[in-house]
Amino acid sequence: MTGTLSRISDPLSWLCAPCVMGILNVTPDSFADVGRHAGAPGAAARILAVAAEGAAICDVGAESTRPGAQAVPADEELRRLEPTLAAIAAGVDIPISIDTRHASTARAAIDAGAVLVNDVSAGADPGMFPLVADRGSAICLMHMRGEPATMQDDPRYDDVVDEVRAFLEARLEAAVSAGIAEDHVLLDPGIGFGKTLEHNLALLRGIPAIAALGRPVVVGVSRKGMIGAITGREIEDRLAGSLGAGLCAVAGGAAVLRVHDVCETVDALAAWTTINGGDTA
Ligand code: HH2
Repeated sequence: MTGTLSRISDPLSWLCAPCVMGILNVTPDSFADVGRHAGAPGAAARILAVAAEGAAICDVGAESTRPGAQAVPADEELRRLEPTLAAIAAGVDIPISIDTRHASTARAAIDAGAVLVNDVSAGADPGMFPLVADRGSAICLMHMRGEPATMQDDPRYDDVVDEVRAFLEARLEAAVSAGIAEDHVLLDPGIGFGKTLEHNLALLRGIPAIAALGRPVVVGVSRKGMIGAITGREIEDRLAGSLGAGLCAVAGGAAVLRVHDVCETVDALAAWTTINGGDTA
């Protein structure tokens, strides 16, 4: 059903650059332990903690999209989310983003109060753009090469920055053509989604080219494989590497860091922002 529920007045009112998007994964199999809470009490406590630690928004997802992960059907994704969405609908102290590729899941989350759809498929579900346009929510369009199950099988690009930038520009145009306000769109180069280490490094160096599209850029490097490749550390020991890479992304113009470690990233950004004399936006 469209047009019957109230529209969100300002879905990006939480955005101040640079800021933190804290991760809550309501999954049994996300790659990092931090932020993973399959049960409803843990999920609700995680939302409280993400807010208390100073994140600008909490990103809630119920499908792992780590390399090799199998797709989770929409009904299973919603079953995992339902208790958490009920807690969100009852009232939380932080704006909520829903990390989903399914328009039906996004609709349920928006009904519960989510203001942003974080879509790692950049609107592949034909119902996604009409939903976001109709409800006046915001959307993050991310670049992914292929599907999580196979995306790391020998990914190749002639010029990764140029190809990712062109893809995001085309998806931004498609979103706007579908009726989504341009100033409701965020863009994300999709670190680790069908990319080698060299591709990820080129994209982090190339953030100015993505930012030149005129929309805030979201970057997720937190504890990912590229941090392991650079530091030689296991997932549980990648905080320092993640902070270093995150600050490089912000130096290149990223507006939002999607992270597991909220408190530490908020502090790192406070140092960054203060040294740079205030907001770097
Ligand atoms: N990375 C992950 C999931 N969603 N969304 C955006 N916009 N950007 C990202 O880089 C991104 C994302 C993967 O991280 P995580 O949610 O921690 O792991 P998993 O997919 O295993 O649940």
